[in-house]
Amino acid sequence: MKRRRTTLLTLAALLGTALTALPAQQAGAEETEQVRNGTFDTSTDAWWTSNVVAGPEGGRLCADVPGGTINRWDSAVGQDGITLVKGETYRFSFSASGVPEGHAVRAIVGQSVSPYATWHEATPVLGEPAGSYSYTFTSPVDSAQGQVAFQVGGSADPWRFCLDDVSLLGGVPPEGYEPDTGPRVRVNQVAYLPAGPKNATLVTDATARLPWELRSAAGATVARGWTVPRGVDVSSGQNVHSIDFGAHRTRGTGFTLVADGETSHPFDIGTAAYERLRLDAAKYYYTQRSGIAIRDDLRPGYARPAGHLGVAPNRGDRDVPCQPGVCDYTLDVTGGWYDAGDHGKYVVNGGISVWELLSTYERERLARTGESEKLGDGTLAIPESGNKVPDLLDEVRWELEFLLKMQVPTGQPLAGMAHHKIHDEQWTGLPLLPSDDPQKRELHPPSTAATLNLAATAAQAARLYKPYDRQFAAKALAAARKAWAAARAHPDVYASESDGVGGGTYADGDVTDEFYWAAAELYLSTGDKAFADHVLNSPVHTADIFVPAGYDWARTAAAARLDLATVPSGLPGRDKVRQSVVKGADRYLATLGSHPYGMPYAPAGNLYDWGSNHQVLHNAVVIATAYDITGASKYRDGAVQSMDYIFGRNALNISYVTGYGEVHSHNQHARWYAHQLDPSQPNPPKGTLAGGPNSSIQDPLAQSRLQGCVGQFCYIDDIQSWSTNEHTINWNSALTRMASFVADQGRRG
Ligand code: 9MR
Repeated sequence: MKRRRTTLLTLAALLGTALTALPAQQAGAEETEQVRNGTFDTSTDAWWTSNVVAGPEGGRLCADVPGGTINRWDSAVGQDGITLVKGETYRFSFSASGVPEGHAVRAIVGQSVSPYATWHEATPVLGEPAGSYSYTFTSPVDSAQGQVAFQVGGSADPWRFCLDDVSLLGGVPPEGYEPDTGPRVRVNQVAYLPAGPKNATLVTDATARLPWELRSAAGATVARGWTVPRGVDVSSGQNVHSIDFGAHRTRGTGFTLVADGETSHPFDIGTAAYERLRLDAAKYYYTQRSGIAIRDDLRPGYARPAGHLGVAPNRGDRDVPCQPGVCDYTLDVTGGWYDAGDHGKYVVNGGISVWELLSTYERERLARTGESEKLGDGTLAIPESGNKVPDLLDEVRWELEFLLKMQVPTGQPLAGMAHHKIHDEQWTGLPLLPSDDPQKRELHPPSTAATLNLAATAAQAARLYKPYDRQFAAKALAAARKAWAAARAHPDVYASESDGVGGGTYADGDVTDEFYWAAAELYLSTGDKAFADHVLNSPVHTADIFVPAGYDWARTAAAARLDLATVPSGLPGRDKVRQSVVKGADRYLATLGSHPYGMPYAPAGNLYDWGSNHQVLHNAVVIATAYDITGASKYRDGAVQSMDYIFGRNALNISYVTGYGEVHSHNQHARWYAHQLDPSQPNPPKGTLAGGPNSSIQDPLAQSRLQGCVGQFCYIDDIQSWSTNEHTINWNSALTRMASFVADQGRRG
């Protein structure tokens, strides 16, 4: 630990910038107590109670908590009228006990009025005697309507909670945070393909080349060579060397790479991990399903009741009204996948996720190295396995059926458009099983973007499901055409940037790319000239779309371009389309070649995007597609090499995929894989991708730990860090796409 600190400080001096947190306060800022009567010496004055019987007892506040409540906030004690200053750091501390032991308290600093935002939370598990707890966080807001609250509901049985020495001290210095980054030799902790590229990165102060050794599990040196000094890497602020041991092709497990006196985490040379990941990444979706009970025989440890079918306390998605004033009908929008760690269901983000999974399948059918049977019937252990339909198509249909239900019915205003999203009226806390969500669910206004997401994916579905279910294919195509017509009639209905209470906004003010995408999918499935004309006349068709940040739910032109380049059609100028993908891939390959961590992602200003891990993977998808188009090995190798970053060849020395690698993300922000908050819940299933470094660190936990972070360091594997460490359906689709491609390449050698 000491050694690593020295390295960071030396480098900070070298760069003339600080790499770690800079105190937001000036030295000597006054520390001020915000809580009144936090010691309960003679009374519990200034504190409110809700659904508990509480009073002073021996200089503490003690409360009898009733059993039989569902949510943490169903019983609570707290204090309102707390003032918080944006950017100021606070130390929140208290002592608390619980009898019988094992009950948790959700201690929060948040908003005392609707929408009850939470700015800091912690959920320690209590016992007797009392434990002392202390946290620092940086306030993301200015507010005179703050509160400190201790939520003690959610227990089947009654228990007794006692509280003392509550303090919220303002003006304290931010907590220092130094991630444990382990050995300075950074490798793909999972596996390198036997015939694939093998690269690593060494973090070191040395400026001259150093010797390296590749060792077998038994400790024998099986290859050696010299590092290549690469100078200071802007994405991490570290001085680094790169190591290329691609000449070694022998399979095995437990290899290590040794350089500069450090031994890397162990790794395999083989293909098995990618065959596993191909399935695990896709299996993620079953446990995200809404409206169906998750079976323990299919996902041991992950069984849970069906969510949002109207069984109390759920209000259910069977009969969902609009937000007040938006519409006067209700829709049955059961089913689909929950978007992420929340219980929202969003057409826009569902669209890109569906596209990417379907395109994974379509690529397996069309590409030279594709093996579609690897995602065929019986591969994903889902309820539909055995129905003679490829499992990946069955899984995606769960979401497609939901997307179709979000279409405004005939006879209503805006018929044919799709509602942008459906989610809770207010944000819910963590943990919370889908079946325990008591909130009112609401449909949000239709948007052109959602309508075009529906048109694009329903059109794509029409061609892929046709061999298995002609009726469904026809229904999807009809919905796609209807959506297209509705979007053309209402081309500028945008979701509001401010409609972000209870769910994310997924607002997108530019839908020219969505029009292009929908037209492309409709054309590829129907061959209709009208759609070809729209594609050819769209300014997006010839625009330079393969930008450093990559494509995502808001920038969907690449979905169209990649499909136009690979799905057979008679589109005039198709060769040019294929060339444009190869050109984009060349650019990403150049980024990868000059990047000391060997990744195809170097965002402008070194500002890592929300979900940067999937941007890395998306740029890799473009490179992989160039391989499918050209067969040139440099593209295959570049795409394969991109996995190294995801699997641990990075500044934090962490694999971002749960269950893969020696040290891996496993505390992703999640309401029903909330093991970090409730030990009786699991961590996310193996094969779950974490969002990854996000320079904007929007959540309070990241703000208090990562202030001033550089690129790759803007990540923390903590359940509260929703801006750097969530899991989502659109990020796991990128992982599924790349895992499947890399697994296909394993057959060589
Ligand atoms: O991934 C989304 C990111 O691109 C947006 O900037 C952000 C704010 O709208 O929302 C992210 O998506 C979240 C969504 O809004 C709600 N479910 C969880 C998603 C991942 O954090």
